Amino acid sequence: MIRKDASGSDPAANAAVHRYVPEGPPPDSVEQTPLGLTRALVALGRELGFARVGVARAEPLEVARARLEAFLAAGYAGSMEYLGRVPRHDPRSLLPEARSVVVVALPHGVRDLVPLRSADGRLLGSVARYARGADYHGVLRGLLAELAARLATLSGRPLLSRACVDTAPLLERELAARAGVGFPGKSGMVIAPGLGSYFLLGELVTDLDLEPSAAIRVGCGSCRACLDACPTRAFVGPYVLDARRCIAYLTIESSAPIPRELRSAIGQRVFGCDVCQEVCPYNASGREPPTPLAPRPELTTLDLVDLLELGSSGYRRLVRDSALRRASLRMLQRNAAVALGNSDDPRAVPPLERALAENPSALVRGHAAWALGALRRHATNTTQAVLERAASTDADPFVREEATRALGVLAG
Ligand code: B12
Ligand code: SF4
Ligand code: SF4
Repeated sequence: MIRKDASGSDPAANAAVHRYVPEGPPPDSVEQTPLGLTRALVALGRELGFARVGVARAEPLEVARARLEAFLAAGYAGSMEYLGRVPRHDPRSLLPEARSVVVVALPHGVRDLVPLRSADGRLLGSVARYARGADYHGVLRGLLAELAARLATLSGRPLLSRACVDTAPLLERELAARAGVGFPGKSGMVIAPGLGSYFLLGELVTDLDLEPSAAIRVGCGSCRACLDACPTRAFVGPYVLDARRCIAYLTIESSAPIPRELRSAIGQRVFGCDVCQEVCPYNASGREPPTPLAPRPELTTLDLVDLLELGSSGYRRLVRDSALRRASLRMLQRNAAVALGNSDDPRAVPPLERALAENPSALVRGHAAWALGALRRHATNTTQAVLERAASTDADPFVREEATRALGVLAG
């Protein structure tokens, strides 16, 4: 049972800060020192299903701040301007009374490589592993609220805390490294030895004094497998990603046209990418840890033609309680058009012709035109006619340009 009441020193700015009240006296077994409380917290976190639990001091992260500023200054954030809008390096900007940050790792599904075709021959798109189950934001927030409520009872005093998952302005990976949850890999992923990197992070910023955990000393060594395997060459160097080239950014964050030169490297991926994790030796065990984010069959393999032709009610059904809702319907359709263009399968042509002629979104029509050019081996007279009509009469200059280019590919 969670007992909480909204509070915080600035209720308007800290709407998400909660005050948890103990449900009774603290258990005698818990020593009321930062170390004693931290030990009890870690045991509790494990009981709730977190694979790792660690503590960092709630202090400014100056080195990470400089890295974030360099990342933004280089333009690597692309359209994610929210990353520079408010400071992200100081947990105390989320809770002025903060003393400690509890960082947790919640594993998601690991296996399930998606085949290119289903057993009955349908063309399939792949969704990144973290998004194949329930929406991790809600699951993690619920577990963090439970953790905070029980921490209040363990400590025998009211607890101010703010739960963060992804969206709060906080450098979660840096905090995870400081809290000894894992070490920063050259891929940018936080890697926990014995677990790998297939997990999501969540934090409780709290006013409780806890014992900071030790950082993990091991690292990547001479390995650089992720840097070499990235399909779009998104790494500028070890630890530094140009997000504008990352398939996760292109398929989930960006609502703009996907740069032409990157489209074929996206392959069948319609939501995110796991390549830099698939090649990582720390993920080689293939062990499937217990998780409340277990993959659902309907999110693991998406029928690309169905996705391209999805209506708004189908979209609402698909993204309900799923991290997929981060991408709009037209973004998912754009991604499906690109994946169909990469399929080298004649069955992709008629749905793409329909999308070019009929889809209300210019973004989708433009990518369908590109995909028809990419499938030139399978183009028919109808393909040529649909492209010619789009090149001369489509209302949108982006679609006319893509159709003209595709006609050039067919001709040449
Ligand atoms: C914006 C964002 C993205 C962007 C940009 C990613 C990036 N690398 O910056 C895009 C859309 C591309 C993205 C992709 C993915 N993301 Co993302 N993303 C975020 C978000 C919201 C902010 C990240 C950020 O601030 N980036 C700015 C850069 C500068 O900082 P950073 O990468 O966080 O921090 C590291 C670097 O600074 C690095 N570093 C930089 N220079 C140097 C130099 C040295 C010497 C060292 C040691 C380290 C180092 O060290 C920091 C700590 O590791 C976080 C949630 C959050 N609030 O933090 C999730 C988050 C990082 N994403 C996550 C996930 C799961 C993914 C994907 C795997 C999803 C997918 N399967 O498609 C991919 C992975 C791509 C990759 N290789 O990074 C998880 C990562 C969990 C983990 N185990 O690490 C997070 C933490 C979300 C969560 N709550 O779990 N993401
Ligand atoms: S998620 Fe994919 S595209 Fe992005 S950095 Fe990793 S391998 Fe490259
Ligand atoms: S693939 Fe190698 S270099 Fe990349 S994160 Fe894993 S261990 Fe580090």
